Amino acid sequence: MIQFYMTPGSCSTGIHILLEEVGELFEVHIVNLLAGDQFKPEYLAINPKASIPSLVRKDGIALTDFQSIAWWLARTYPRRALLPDGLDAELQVLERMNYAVNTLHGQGFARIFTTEKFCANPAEHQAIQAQGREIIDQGFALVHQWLEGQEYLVGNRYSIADAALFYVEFWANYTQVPLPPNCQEHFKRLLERPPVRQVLTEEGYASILRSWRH
Ligand SMILES: N[C@@H](CCC(=O)N[C@@H](CS)C(=O)NCC(=O)O)C(=O)O
Repeated sequence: MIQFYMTPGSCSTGIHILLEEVGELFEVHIVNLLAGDQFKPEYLAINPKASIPSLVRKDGIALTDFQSIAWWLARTYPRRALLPDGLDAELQVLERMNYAVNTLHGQGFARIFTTEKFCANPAEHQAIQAQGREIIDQGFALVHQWLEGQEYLVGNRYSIADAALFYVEFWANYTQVPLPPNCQEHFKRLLERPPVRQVLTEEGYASILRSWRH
């Protein structure tokens, strides 16, 4: 069985959703980041980068990066159509998924959630968080434009890029960062998907489903 290493409410939530979308059986291992589980030798043997998500395939190969895992799931379960047809549309999925993971998460939210990794000096932390917030606001403003006139990020069809966008929208919701209208609609749309509802419930965030009921 696939082995999935995750932390509830983190970026691994996006991969958790994709695993539910493809309908494959998998075993969950909770990595408690606050307790430092990611630095334990047994976890480093799977993922030397000490990060989540990680996924160990049935053949024993470990995948240790959001985009690689998402791409592998989409290609391994093509009937779920998590990638569009055609190279140009695939490239757009890659570009937009990378933007959510690398910029909105890696440059923006990371400055807010793990400020000390950007600068050890506490006197600088407020400025770093403000910089993170600016990156987040600019990032969502661009995503708002991408979503103009369409329900999903690429070609008006759900793809792995939407699962990546979902987890940063979820963080925005959680940290009271206002989303521009098209991102808010996208977030609400994804909250209607059964795999998303299942994952949020399993990860302990059912209250979000209740608060967004309309
Ligand atoms: N670029 C990485 C990002 C993964 C990442 O940053 N994960 C965070 C949690 S959302 C993490 O593992 N942090 C480790 C830590 O806080 O020590 C990927 O694509 O997998």
